[in-house]
Amino acid sequence: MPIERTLSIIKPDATRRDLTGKINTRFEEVGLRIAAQRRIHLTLDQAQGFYAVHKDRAFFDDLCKFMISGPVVVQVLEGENAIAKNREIMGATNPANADQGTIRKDFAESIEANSVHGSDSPKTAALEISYFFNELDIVG
Ligand code: IDP
Ligand code: MG
Repeated sequence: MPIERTLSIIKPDATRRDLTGKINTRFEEVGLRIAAQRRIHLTLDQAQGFYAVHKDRAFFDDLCKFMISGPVVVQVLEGENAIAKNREIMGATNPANADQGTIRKDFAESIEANSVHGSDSPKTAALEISYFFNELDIVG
């Protein structure tokens, strides 16, 4: 299995409830090392840029408003098969459809306020990591 890096974001609904530590434990328990991490408050421009792929979706404006409603924790996770492994432990976008024991099943408030983001492919991971981190910030 390849060692990969993926971009993770702990979203405002989770930072508001101080769930960063509990969520980070989920990553470390499955062998995803937190190789970089920063707590920031996104600007509207930054949120819109990050989610540009969704700019034509009906939920785009609300999603960007939600993402700037409080701090987020942006992080690089590193480990074997990190991209797919993170998506697996995150669970489905809508917590109502998420498997038992996943982060979204256990912590998400709604389909929008669903606690975590994770890159969905190697190409997206590289792009999303470079949106927030320099190579020198990442220590695996
Ligand atoms: P993902 O985060 O599971 O990859 P995406 O389809 O990429 O899901 O959507 C990005 C984010 O947009 C979701 O995590 C969620 O916060 C929000 N979102 C997606 N679909 C909806 C929706 O139907 N209503 C409201 N928000 C949504
Ligand atoms: Mg996505």
